[in-house]
Amino acid sequence: MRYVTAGESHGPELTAIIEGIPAGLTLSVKQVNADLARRQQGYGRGNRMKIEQDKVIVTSGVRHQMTLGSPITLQIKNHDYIHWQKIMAADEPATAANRVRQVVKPRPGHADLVGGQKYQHQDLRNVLERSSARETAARVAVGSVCKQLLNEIGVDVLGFVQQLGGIESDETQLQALASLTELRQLTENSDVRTYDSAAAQKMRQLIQQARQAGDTLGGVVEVIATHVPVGLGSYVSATTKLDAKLAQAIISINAFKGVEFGDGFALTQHPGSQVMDEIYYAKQRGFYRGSDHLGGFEGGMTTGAPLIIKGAMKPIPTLYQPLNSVNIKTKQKEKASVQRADTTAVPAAAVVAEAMVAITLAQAVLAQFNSDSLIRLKKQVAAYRKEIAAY
Ligand code: EPS
Repeated sequence: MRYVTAGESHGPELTAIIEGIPAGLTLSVKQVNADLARRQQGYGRGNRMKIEQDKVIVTSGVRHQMTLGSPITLQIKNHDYIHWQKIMAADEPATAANRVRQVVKPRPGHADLVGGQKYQHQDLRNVLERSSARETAARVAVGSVCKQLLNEIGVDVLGFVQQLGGIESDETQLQALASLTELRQLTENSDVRTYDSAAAQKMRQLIQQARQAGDTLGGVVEVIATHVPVGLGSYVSATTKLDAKLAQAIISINAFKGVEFGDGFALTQHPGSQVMDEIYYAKQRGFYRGSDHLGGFEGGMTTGAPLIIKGAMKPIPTLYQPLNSVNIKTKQKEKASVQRADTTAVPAAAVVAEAMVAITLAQAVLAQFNSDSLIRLKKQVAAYRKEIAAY
């Protein structure tokens, strides 16, 4: 399965084309729209989210709510486009009038300057329109389709916020929860998408302070995936390791600078005797681990334990109190350009990370099992699970 997205932040729409989803999957557009709405929420979002109400239009690959096995096209309109029609016009030459929103003062930390140098753009709007995190709406739509596929084989994926601006949610509260369903109930009802209500309150206060100061905040998101079959990915080659693919998927999200599996970097601070997940056996269950310090991976393969993946998002580089920069035309020192932006998008990024994990897992499942028809895929996965349990 592969996919591509297209679309500029203030262009007419975002488009995603997915190739390789099996035939016979009942696809709920309502569910895709619900996921798009989840990404739009979050304390600390800016005014753009008041304009957009992301809804998907499916223009290929689905008939009578069922996938056909042919490429699926998803479109999401940009409602803000109405204000940008002249500036973003595809079929009109550049004029003094439609160049009015050109950007010449690159923002430190954004793709502006290098993008301009690389593509020889003299108006950095040509860079920021695509490097904008608006594109992640299309990925969430693709991820929602993938989650619906994964649900058919019992795999559940959930993204949430673990830390925001240095305020950590208390992990012992997370460990005390019995299921992903319980966790989902808490995080879906939190406007900072976290399970610890005391930390959430502090996060909101911090976001308010940052907003007043014209500053921005980053954080850490976490994604958990449960009931993942044993043995997705492989140790045999650098390119077949599934944790490596997930790392790529997480780092591909705008502003992400780090990724961890399980206890991640903290594993390095303990001796080996304390961090490996010991192996047990029960007749009903087959082999299983007593803990999950390694986040569900050994040798680049899934162990059957929940996948635990964390991603670190830097603060958004668009600042209302801009940093030093240089005008690309005059070469004079100036403050970076000020664009409308969010104070933080960490809660939204948790939904994007969830989508990226779902996409990568769906790709692994479809590479390993039949991908023509859902019925055949489910049969193969069930037989494989049985065989693994009997090992
Ligand atoms: C973004 C800047 C803002 C955000 C945008 C990402 O957009 P605008 O420049 O139109 O105010 O709102 O995020 C989205 C539009 C979205 O859907 O998440 C940026 O520069 O990355």
